[in-house]
Amino acid sequence: MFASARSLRRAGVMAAALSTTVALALPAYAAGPPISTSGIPRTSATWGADRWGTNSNQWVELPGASIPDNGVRGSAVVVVTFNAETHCSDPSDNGVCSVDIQVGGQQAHPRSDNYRFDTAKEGGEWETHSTTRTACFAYQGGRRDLTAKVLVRTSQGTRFELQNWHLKVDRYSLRAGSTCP
Ligand SMILES: [Ca+2]
Repeated sequence: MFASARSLRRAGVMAAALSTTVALALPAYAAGPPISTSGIPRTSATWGADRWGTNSNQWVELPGASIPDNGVRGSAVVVVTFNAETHCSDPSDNGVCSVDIQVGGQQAHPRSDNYRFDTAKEGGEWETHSTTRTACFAYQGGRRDLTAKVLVRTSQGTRFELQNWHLKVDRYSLRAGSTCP
């Protein structure tokens, strides 16, 4: 069965009207223009093989998962990649294990109140997960500390274990004409 050209046109008009309605109903999308960098990055990496765990509902530092970077001049775009084998377990099967990345004491982007890295759903098997975040710092005359850190947190009653994690930081300069969000 083929729809007539007229009914297709009508459907198109209705779809256009609907999409306009949906577009008006949604909040403004927050993403800005991409950040561009210049120069050769300073790449640093660190890792840990040992198993470590926490039940903390407050953000705590993953021991050793920190890359010091003191005395940074000018602008900086810091791209952080973190991956790990994780085990998120909760007797109620409903736990959430979260990872946040901070650079120079600030949250890297994207910023959210929902940083889930792993969940305890269906028994909590060991799994590999990763996240990549970007922190951007506009030009500044003095020196600053852009140390990168990995923070972890669990939901109530949840155990978060990590092993064989790897942290990599690439720091660039901000390209002329590019701006931080
Ligand atoms: Ca899981």
